[in-house]
Amino acid sequence: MQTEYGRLQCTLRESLRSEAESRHSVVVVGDNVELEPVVDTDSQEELARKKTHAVILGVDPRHSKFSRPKRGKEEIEQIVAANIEQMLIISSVKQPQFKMGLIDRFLIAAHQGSLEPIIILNKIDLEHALDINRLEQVYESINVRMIATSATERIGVERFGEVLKDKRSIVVGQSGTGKSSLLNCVEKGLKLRVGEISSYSQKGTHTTTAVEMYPLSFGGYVVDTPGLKYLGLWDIEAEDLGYLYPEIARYSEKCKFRNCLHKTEPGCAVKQALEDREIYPERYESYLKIVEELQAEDPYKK
Ligand SMILES: Nc1nc2c(ncn2[C@@H]2O[C@H](COP(=O)(O)OP(=O)(O)O)[C@@H](O)[C@H]2O)c(=O)[nH]1
Ligand SMILES: [Mg+2]
Ligand SMILES: [Zn+2]
Repeated sequence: MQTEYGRLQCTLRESLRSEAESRHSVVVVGDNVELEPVVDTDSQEELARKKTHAVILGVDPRHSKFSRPKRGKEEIEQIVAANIEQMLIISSVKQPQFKMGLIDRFLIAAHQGSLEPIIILNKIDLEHALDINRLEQVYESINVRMIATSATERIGVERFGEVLKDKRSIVVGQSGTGKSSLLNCVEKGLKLRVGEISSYSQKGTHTTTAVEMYPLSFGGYVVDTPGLKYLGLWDIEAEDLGYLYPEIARYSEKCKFRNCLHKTEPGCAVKQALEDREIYPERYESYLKIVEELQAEDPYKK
């Protein structure tokens, strides 16, 4: 663990250790912790250890977090990082293919975890068929900033750096979109490995799985993450999803049924707004897909 005393190897105190066995994410990247040096003898060996080891006594309450469900025997919350201010959602115009649904999932997770989302559309140097202006309009309509970049041609890289300055950020997105490349562009000293295929949940991981926080020389901290092909949503019911889409939430109050899912119900104000072109169809499509998935997951709603 990186601390004000340098890099220390930490162990959890007894009570936290038992908690860690039953619960995931007892200590995560970005947590503020209380440390105590390891010394219970005055042998030379222990004194030498004092400089490199510490015990984590407690973890401060978290202001924000990025969570996802970790599937196992039962689903538990995996907190990827805590106390982060903003989530930079890195996508690419192609290689890998642009996936709006995945971006929308990250937006939901950011909203839920109290992080400000910012969308980065990278690799604009490649020939592609995306309508960038339209995407900008879609996200502007829900007050989310979007920055188009090219790490290789150094387009928009300055703006990317400005967004990071003096903030605590996490970069997320599919593997291969250019997360590490963009960070290397703004912070020469980082030298993150580029072009590695890695993933944090899949079996047979053969490369880095660690999520690490780096200090930035121009101010701020950034957490680089390995790619995520898919983002499961933690602790969201189908009925609540509409509240996490600002444009849907705006109309849902006027729906005839209070528990309207805006699918095929009569008197749905959201469907009406869609027809009136007040809601972008691509956003509604991604909403529908996620609602259906949430319903399929819920055994009582089948
Ligand atoms: N053409 C193009 N390639 C890029 C750009 N940014 C990154 N790449 C390439 O995309 C691949 C994946 O980049 P990497 O930074 O490792 O992606 P990460 O998995 O999101 O960290 C590498 O081969 C990079 O050289 C870009 O803006 N344009
Ligand atoms: Mg990377
Ligand atoms: Zn409705």
